[in-house]
Amino acid sequence: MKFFDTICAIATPMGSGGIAIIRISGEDATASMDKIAFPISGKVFSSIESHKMTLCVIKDREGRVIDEALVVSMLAPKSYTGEDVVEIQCHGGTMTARLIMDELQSLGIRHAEAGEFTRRAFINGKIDLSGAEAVMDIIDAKSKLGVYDAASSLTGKLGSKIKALREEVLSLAARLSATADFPDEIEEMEDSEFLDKVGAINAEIKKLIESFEKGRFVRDGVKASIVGRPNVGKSSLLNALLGEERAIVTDIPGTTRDTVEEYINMGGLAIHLTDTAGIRESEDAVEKIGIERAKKSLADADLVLFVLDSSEELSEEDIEISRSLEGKNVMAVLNKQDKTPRLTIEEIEKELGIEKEDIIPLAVPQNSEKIGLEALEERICDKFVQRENKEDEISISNRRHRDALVAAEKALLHLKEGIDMGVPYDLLYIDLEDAAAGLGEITGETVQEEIVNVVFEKFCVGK
Ligand SMILES: Nc1nc2c(ncn2[C@@H]2O[C@H](COP(=O)(O)OP(=O)(O)OP(=O)(O)O)[C@@H](O)[C@H]2O)c(=O)[nH]1
Ligand SMILES: [Mg+2]
Repeated sequence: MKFFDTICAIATPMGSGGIAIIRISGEDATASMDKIAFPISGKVFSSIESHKMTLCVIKDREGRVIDEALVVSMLAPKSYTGEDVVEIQCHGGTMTARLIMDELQSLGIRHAEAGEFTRRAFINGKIDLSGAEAVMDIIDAKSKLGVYDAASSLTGKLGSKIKALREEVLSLAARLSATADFPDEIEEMEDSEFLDKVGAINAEIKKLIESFEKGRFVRDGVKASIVGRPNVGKSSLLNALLGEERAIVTDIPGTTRDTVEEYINMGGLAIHLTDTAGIRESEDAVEKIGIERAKKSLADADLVLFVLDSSEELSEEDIEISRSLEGKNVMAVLNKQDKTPRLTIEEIEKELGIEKEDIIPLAVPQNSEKIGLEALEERICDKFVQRENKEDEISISNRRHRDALVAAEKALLHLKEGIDMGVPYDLLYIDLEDAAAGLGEITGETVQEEIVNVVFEKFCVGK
């Protein structure tokens, strides 16, 4: 088998649909088309201009017409894979595309493996490894924001950023080795200059690592728990956010016994919302179980919506619940603003130690006007989503990228320690190499074959 033999695959999902696309890549792509695709203009297919769609009759080995299809060639290097590519848009359904695939295979074109087209694009330098992964992330995206995130890596934004950082690391390394090799000619860097440079690179890396947390929420959604003492309006809040009467609301404290779970979409962010039983001392066996479940739901919540009744003063129960929320990502919801207020934002800030911007006044009475829902939603999105208007802000959402960045960060921190301890510069070289290797793993510049294999294993056939 040649390293780059010609491959083919059906790129569209199987099943009935308007069209199916077959993709062929490799040096025999156009020549083999001359045996099965006959332009209705009477020309020979391979003589037609690149990137020009042509209507062709498709015939099998025995000269039987099997379809009429639009066929386009995209000659190297201006194609997805960087090789000669042909795409056949035939009629959808399962049979036609399969018959055409049979013909191509009879001409010696091999069926592509999962991800093989994109792998070739990577090998031919059309896309870096992070871009290839973005292709898969975009296909798998479950939310609008997931698409935006992947699309920005697809266009190479992340790849260029990482390349630039890696170059800075390499140029520091080059400077170190030059100083070691020609001590008389090249001046040694001052510690402070060295530290500044390493610090600046590390700050950028750190920012990217932090963006992973946010990226994770965009991809996987946010688990939010609504908690508070009985009757403060937790179920009313769930219903208001959902826009339907999902949970039972009554003026009897202890209405909600079991947890009620729902998914909502907040500005493109998927929120897994759990309404819980009001937390209080209870002797009722069923309610007790409900309260246990409420506490359990807190344990793995990314966000806690702590609901308080602003028409009443802060109670001992509220303070106790607040204590159990320590270390959690908490927003205080001051509900029942339509009544006479007895609780202020300042008081909550002071008594419960919750930041002002995380305290949201709200009113969600049944059958009358709701107040504050938009502000609440806005703040939640703000907390979990990188602001879209920061054009130059790049975020990562791929765990492999995060791990590689953490490795690079570790190497640079080790380097900083070395400088502080007065380790000779030529011994610090290895840390810079490690940092560069970590960064190179993301774009694929210094990546091991096994990692590349793992990345492409997850792909679908035809991509
Ligand atoms: N005026 C007013 N009443 C509200 C508001 N929110 C909820 N209520 C009322 O408060 C009562 C309790 O509301 P729920 O949503 O059941 O409260 P809960 O926190 O789920 O209560 P438990 O399930 O018992 O823990 C109901 O009578 C609601 O109609 C509000 O913003 N303003
Ligand atoms: Mg309730």
